Amino acid sequence: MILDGKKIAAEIRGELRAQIEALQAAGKRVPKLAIVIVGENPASVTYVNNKMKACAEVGIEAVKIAYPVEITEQTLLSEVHKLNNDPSIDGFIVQLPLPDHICETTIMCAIDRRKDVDGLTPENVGRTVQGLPSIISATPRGIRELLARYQIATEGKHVVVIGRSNIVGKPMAILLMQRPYLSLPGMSAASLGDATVTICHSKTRDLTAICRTADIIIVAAGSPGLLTAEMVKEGATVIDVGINRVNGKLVGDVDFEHVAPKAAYISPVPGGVGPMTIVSLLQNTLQAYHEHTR
Ligand code: NAD
Ligand code: L34
Repeated sequence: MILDGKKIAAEIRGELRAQIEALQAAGKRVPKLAIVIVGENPASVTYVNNKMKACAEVGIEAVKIAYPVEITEQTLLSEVHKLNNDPSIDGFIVQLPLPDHICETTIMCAIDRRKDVDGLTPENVGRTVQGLPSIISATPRGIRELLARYQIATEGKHVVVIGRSNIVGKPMAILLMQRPYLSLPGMSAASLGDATVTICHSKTRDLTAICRTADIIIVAAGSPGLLTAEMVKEGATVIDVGINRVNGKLVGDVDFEHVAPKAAYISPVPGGVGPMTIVSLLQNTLQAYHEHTR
């Protein structure tokens, strides 16, 4: 079965829209998100435009703040401080990657955790690890929601996560191993968490043998065709996070054609995790708004 992220994301946008209309009907202001983008990396431009469009659809006010690629780290830092201190902004993100002369860690660390709707600050990551209320990074939150809406439980399952980035692999592994009672806002009915998690990366030996024992495989490596059919157990669930452009075509990290017949559930690229990432940003923005206005 195909895990239709595009469809689920549209359903969630409908739910968000109703919640935001209810705020308006009660005479309240709507949530406001700022998106900072540096330079004109074509993939980033597409993702940011998708985010702006999704905000418009649900009634979140969104502003795009675009800087040329030559912006200094100091100027970008002062923009972050300005957004931290602007009471009209509920949340903001700085789209990654940043140009080489700007330190991503420095920028991420400067964001106020209450406005960090990407969930990438050390404060939010640390709180997530300890099961405290936090903002969870958009892609893992979206994958968790996708699993939940298809009622794919993770309790006791062996989940293999391929990739150890701060934005996907690491927080994904944490959410999956967490005791579910510690789970945070936005969680759906199915029991998510309580998995046995193996994290693999570029130095992992015998990835094939490890993957073959997995009930669920989440691939976030940025390597087209990495996950082949021989690595997948019959009836496993496969989540493809990768986004690669090969000969002008958008593909994930999974050899979809050969893996799909073996998998019980599989997410496609495009139309799988990407739209879930975007809708999770909207959910995080509404969450930050509620924290901010209470
Ligand atoms: P990254 O690009 O920073 O790092 C890649 C990770 O994969 C590293 O941890 C590396 O150790 C691991 N890796 C690379 N090759 C490997 C191999 N052959 N075997 C095992 N591990 C390997 O990671 P990222 O930022 O999480 O991005 C990964 C991919 O996911 C990229 O294609 C990116 O575009 C995509 N992505 C998609 C979304 C989405 O919403 N769909 C969100 C974030 C990232
Ligand atoms: N700060 N930087 C920050 N936050 C993020 O959450 C991201 N990410 C990743 C890159 N940098 C970031 C995203 O937004 C990747 N990402 C992202 C967002 C949207 C989509 C893919 C990745 C997306 O919309 N994917 C569509 C296809 C888009 C296309 O046509 O290129 C899909 O169906 O998969």
